[in-house]
Amino acid sequence: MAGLFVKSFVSIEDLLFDHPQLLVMGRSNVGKSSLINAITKQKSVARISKTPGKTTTFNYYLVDNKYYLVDSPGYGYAKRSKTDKERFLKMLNSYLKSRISRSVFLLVDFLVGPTKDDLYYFEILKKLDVTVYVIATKYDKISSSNRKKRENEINSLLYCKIYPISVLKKVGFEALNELIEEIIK
Ligand SMILES: Nc1nc2c(ncn2[C@@H]2O[C@H](COP(=O)(O)OP(=O)(O)OP(=O)(O)O)[C@@H](O)[C@H]2O)c(=O)[nH]1
Ligand SMILES: [Mg+2]
Repeated sequence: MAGLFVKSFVSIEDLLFDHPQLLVMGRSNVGKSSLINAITKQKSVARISKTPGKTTTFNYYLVDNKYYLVDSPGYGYAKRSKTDKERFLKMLNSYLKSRISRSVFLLVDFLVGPTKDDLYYFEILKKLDVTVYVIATKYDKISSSNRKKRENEINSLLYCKIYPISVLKKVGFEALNELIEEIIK
């Protein structure tokens, strides 16, 4: 497995059409860039930070020369300006309406559960008629006795299959890689 940063995009003229692709979405700090690094088995192909708001553009990462993972700016980040939020929504809309990507990984913090913003974007994605896969991140942060309960809670709000993962403990990547294979074939 190898991953390669290809480019950022801020307008639809910059979109790439040469490989299947998957958009990675979620609130700031949920672990989008960490997930991309884990899948590409690289430490810092995508920038990770303890400070929310690290990723500010949509970024293409080519994996195995086969497909793109598209990192996106985190939403729900208080310090972002209204213009930034509007720009994000506009880009998201154009990207998904271009029909390049019909599948989205929506990352939700396993411990925090779906936030108001997560529910808001989930509805937007449903309306755009893309297939949403909910990835529950930071699985390591919740005790094993509470996992099932929390998974059911997330499932009752976001009605679709949940893929729990932990980048820290390397949990859930077998299922996730199988899913990706299925999506890109
Ligand atoms: N415990 C734990 N921490 C994680 C995990 N995945 C990511 N983190 C931490 O969460 C923080 C945010 O991770 P990022 O990958 O930068 O999050 P992001 O969603 O890309 O954030 P933005 O770029 O700001 O939108 C970092 O401190 C990571 O180390 C995980 O599986 N377990
Ligand atoms: Mg990021």
